[in-house]
Amino acid sequence: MFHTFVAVGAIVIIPTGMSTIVSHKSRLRPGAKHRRPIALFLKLTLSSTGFAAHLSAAQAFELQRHPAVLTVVLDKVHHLHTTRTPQFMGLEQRSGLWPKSHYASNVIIGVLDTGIWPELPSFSDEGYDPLPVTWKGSCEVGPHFPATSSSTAAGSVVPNAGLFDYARGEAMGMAIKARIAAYKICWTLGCYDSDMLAAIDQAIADGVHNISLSVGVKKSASSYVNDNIAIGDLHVAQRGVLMSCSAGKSGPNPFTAVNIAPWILTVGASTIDREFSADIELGDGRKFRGASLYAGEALDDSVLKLVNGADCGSRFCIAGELNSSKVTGKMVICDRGGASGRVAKDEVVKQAGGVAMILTNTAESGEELIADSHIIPATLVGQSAGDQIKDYVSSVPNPTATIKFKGTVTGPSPSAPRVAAFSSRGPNRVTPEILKPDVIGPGVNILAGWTGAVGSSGLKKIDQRRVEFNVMSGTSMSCPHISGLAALLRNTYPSWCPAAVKSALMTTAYYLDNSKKNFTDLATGKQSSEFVHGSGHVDPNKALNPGLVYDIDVRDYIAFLCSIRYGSKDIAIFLKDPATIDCGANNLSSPGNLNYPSFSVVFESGKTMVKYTRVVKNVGALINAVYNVTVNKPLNVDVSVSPRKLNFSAKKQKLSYDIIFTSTKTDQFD
Ligand SMILES: *[C@@H]1O[C@H](CO)[C@@H](O)[C@H](O)[C@H]1NC(C)=O
Ligand SMILES: *[C@@H]1O[C@H](CO)[C@@H](O)[C@H](O)[C@H]1NC(C)=O
Ligand SMILES: *[C@@H]1O[C@H](CO)[C@@H](O)[C@H](O)[C@H]1NC(C)=O
Ligand SMILES: *[C@@H]1O[C@H](CO)[C@@H](O)[C@H](O)[C@H]1NC(C)=O
Ligand SMILES: *[C@@H]1O[C@H](CO)[C@@H](O)[C@H](O)[C@H]1NC(C)=O
Ligand SMILES: CC(=O)N[C@H]1CO[C@H](CO)[C@@H](O)[C@@H]1O
Repeated sequence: MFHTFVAVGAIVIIPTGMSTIVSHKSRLRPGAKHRRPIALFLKLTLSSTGFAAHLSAAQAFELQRHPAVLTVVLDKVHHLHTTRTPQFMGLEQRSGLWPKSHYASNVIIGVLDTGIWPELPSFSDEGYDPLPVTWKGSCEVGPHFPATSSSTAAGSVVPNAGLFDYARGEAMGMAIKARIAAYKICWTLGCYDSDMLAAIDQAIADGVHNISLSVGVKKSASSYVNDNIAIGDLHVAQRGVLMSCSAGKSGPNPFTAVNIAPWILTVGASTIDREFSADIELGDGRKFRGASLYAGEALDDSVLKLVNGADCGSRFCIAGELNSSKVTGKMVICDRGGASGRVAKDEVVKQAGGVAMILTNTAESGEELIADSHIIPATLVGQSAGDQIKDYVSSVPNPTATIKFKGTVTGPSPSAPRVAAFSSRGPNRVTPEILKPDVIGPGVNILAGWTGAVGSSGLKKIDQRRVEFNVMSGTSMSCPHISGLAALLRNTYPSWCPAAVKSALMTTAYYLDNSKKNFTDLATGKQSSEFVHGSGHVDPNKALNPGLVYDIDVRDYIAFLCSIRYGSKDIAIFLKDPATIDCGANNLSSPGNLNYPSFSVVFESGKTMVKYTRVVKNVGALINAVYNVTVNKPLNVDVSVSPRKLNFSAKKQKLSYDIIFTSTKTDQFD
């Protein structure tokens, strides 16, 4: 069996006799048979010094043992995990981040995804200045390129954009004058590490300034050394580019967040103050809130007989399992999940003779409402509404229902933002001392550019509709928003390093919703926590003036890797210039002592006190600025900060403070 491996090394020497193909920009698919017994000397000078090769396990093992090779990692496959959002985030043309950053007109955002759809009106270059001189890239056309699109990070204003009649308004990206350089890293089989690393290399060589990566592994690697995204991203950071990555959509269980290395900005997904309402009315007059983007013929006032898929052979409405003599002409209740897609169930119900569907959340997704472009009249309701509707069906002789499609509804109710149930959560699996995710951003029901190659439901065969915009959910939607904001910030403050941009986005994030309450976690309907929303929801205009930033440079990251006992060979994998590793001289007393803009504290057994030191830099407009400390004490922990006051007297001055966390829990089992 041959697999593709990614090898990283300063100079990689492949011994003669090994059947190997080395490809840097174009990787080989598994199954390709190339045998070229050669000796190869390779030095790549871009973001990572490495290559992808097609090797047997024995060859990979042999290569790993070679002294010039730092590591050989299996090429992992990853899976793919806007109109109102600028207003919701407070971006406007008169003041704030947009005009201050000149709409990021010289920024080039690299989007590593399934590719983009350049014919979209969002990507028209009308009204742009000539390309920045820093751009060195060119266009490449691949097989069936482009496959799908993403216009959330950048994208110019398109008047009256929308999907069918939903979400009409001016559609714009976060950094509207920024340019997108698209690198296709995802193919039919998924997204390969080797393609991603090659794309990062190429993006840097092309002069791309800000990179958005919306692909995530399903499960986090157990160590940063085995995590090609973490490796690639630290290379990117060493070239001044901030990588923002999605936390993943494997929530709501703890420890599910991916892309959790401290140099990555890890983004979770939340709702905005817009819903696509499609409410259920039962025969007994009760009403339940639902969400749908169905755009076909409405049900009007026609009341349909209602059955539960669970009583008709298939709770999840799986193909071939619904008994058509029980569902024909009826509205069918189907549970979300069961390894079948939300819109795929439309087709199953339709094939079995059903005419409409109520999709019901289970505990896994709780009260989170995702609007899909359904192909039959259908709506999604939360778990609690679903339970009540099922009770109704089993308790009356002739249950009936209808769906009222209300279109786009914006406003204060329900409160926003709320954290999506699917958004992956901390604590951090690799280093629990680093709080993850870092921030949340709009990721539910976002209007974004969409491919003309498949219909808006994403289902190739059955959906013949073709649209230019689509409404999508997932952290791959929230991530480009944040990348766009990072681009705007960098355009405003070109001297800020990636960690400063990240710090500004984190320390100015807000943590109360638009009804002034703590965020709701849609998985539970209860209050969310820092392991769910990190520092909070990004606030672009506030990020413009953070006052203080927590700076981190590559030396600090090396010290961090030393503190988690990585050897110099392991650490070299992450570095542009591997000659600088001295863990004896450059180490942290704990990984939590990295100068991170947030805290996550681990009380190891027997210890009740943890002390960290942080250094903050004055980037505010005031030279003489005095900062006082305020502590919102968490449960069971005392927090003391010293000094209680930081008195700055110069621009870019750095001052430090100590912070001590003391566990006040008396019984460790309570
Ligand atoms: C389908 O339902 C009918 C009653 O409506 C029943 O007679 C038949 O046995 C069911 N078929 C299966 C395969 O369960
Ligand atoms: C928000 O939650 C914190 C605890 O996490 C609590 O102290 C605070 O009172 C809450 N605020 C509101 C407005 O409910
Ligand atoms: C660095 O510090 C950590 C403790 O934080 C320790 O475990 C490790 O051995 C140190 N490394 C070196 C090379 O001193
Ligand atoms: C900060 O503390 C000083 C006293 O040390 C006080 O004079 C000042 O008003 C405080 N500032 C704020 C914003 O609370
Ligand atoms: C800050 O420092 C300056 C000069 O060192 C001093 O004059 C001023 O009183 C200090 N402010 C506070 C609030 O301590
Ligand atoms: C990390 C980062 O933000 N990188 C770049 C984003 O774009 C601006 C464009 O001016 C660059 O200056 C930054 O280096």
